[in-house]
Amino acid sequence: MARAFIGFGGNIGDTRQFITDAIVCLALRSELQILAKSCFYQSAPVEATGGDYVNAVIEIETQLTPYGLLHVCQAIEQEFGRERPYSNAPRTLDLDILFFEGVIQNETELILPHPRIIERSFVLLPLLEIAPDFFLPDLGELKTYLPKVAHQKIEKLPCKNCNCGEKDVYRPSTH
Ligand code: PH2
Ligand code: MG
Ligand code: MG
Repeated sequence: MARAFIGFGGNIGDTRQFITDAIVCLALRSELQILAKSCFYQSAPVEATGGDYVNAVIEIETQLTPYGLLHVCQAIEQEFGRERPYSNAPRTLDLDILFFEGVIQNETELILPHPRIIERSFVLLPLLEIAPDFFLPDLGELKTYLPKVAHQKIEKLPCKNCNCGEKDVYRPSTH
């Protein structure tokens, strides 16, 4: 079993609902378990166009390989109508594997850890919410990179009966 983190983002349609539904899709799969889910964050597009994004991060445990997990994520993006007319185009739903325990690779289809984790507040904030002491071997503690992204506009969205950050089973009704 490997621990992994997945980032979600989108800025077309009801992204908050899409992310919630996508997490339910993941939770129904027997090859992975959801360990934690961050709150939702509204963020200005970074190196991208269109309206504000909604972002979130989850932590999972899985028997899948990195490519197995990638294909699951890509299938979910397709289900939610993801189109790729050009790089960083507005989208209904993007799933990015941010980190996969024990794997460092630089392959065209999948770079791990994700190469832009420390450059983006929309990844750092939700990730650090559920894993405050998270560090990467070459980069050290991720929280030390927060000041560098402090200029990127981001806001935590309020949630109902919030159990964000709890290391617990996923409860679909709470967001
Ligand atoms: N994703 C991108 C590019 N820029 N900006 C925000 N705020 N949120 C995203 O999810 C995002 C982005 C490429 O995947
Ligand atoms: Mg992305
Ligand atoms: Mg992506």
